Amino acid sequence: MIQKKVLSSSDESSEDEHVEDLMDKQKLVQAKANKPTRTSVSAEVYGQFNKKGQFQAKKVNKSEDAVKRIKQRMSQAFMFSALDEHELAIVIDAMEEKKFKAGDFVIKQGDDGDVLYVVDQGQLDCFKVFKKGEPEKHLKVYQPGESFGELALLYNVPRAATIKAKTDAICFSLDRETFNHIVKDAAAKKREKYEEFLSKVELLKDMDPYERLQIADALKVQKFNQNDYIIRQGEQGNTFYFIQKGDCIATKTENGTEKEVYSYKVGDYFGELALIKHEPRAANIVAKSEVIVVYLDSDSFRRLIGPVDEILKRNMGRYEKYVKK
Ligand code: 1OR
Repeated sequence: MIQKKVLSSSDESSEDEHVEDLMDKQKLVQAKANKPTRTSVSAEVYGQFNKKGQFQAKKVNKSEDAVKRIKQRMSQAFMFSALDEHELAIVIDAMEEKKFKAGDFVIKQGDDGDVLYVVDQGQLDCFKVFKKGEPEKHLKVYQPGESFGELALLYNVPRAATIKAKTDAICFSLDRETFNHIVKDAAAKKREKYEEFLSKVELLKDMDPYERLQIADALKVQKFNQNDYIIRQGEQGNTFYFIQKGDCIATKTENGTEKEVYSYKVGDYFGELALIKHEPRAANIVAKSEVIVVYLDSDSFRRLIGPVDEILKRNMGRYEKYVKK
């Protein structure tokens, strides 16, 4: 069943909306859904809320090979990173394989949306018309392991962009019902939780808010105690960190002596050098208080940090005197 958008005043205005507006709307929808009184709440929001208990998991028959491929792609698609094993199993059961020929439209901007897609094979182009009457802009190419079509489901708005198969492609689709019951809350909560923090991270501040949300989807969190080593010099590096809470220092051990060489505070990042240069960790990172970090693995780093790659490279100068040439 296709649900109608909840808060847009007209189709035209919603087509031109930016993701920031969508996010504001989503907060509104959530605030409304959490409100104890029913009177001021949109029936659609409540309808959805009340259905929670009656959810009948959908099972789509598919080959073992398809299940294997879905599992692999879901482990790459950030949207599902907050799910536990039981929830993942429900989502896998509900997914359906869809084949497209090069040139096929998978999603059209402005349409109602009732599924989300994960790319299994091939490439798909994403286009968006930002203002009515203006030509569409090419935004990106989707690759295997990426997902799209989540905005219409998360925020109950029409499709915000057009997706067209660039090559023959195979995608896995997930229906709105399963998405709403299993994925939406966790994904929306995670986005909301990290959205504000990430918008204050200096490195990401000029990034498109839509791209920052993908980072929020992909983040994992870890806690450290004072004096714990978060990174050890000389080890292989697979993660990139932001400090969410606390202070850290970088130290370097040379000729048996460990010296402090740099300090980090909330919002700072570290761990980028090993990932960019494919070299062992150039320094230790030590927690100076209780520290909470959020981190991206190397695959997510490469897929998501692209837009700020130049800034990262420029900032590498901060270590110049300590980094071997
Ligand atoms: P949807 O359900 O709206 C179209 O269907 C999908 O295109 C959308 O979910 C996203 O998954 C994907 N703006 C809107 N949609 C985008 C964007 C985008 N990029 C990918 N999609 N951008 C412009 C933001 C102002 C992204 C720019 C990098």
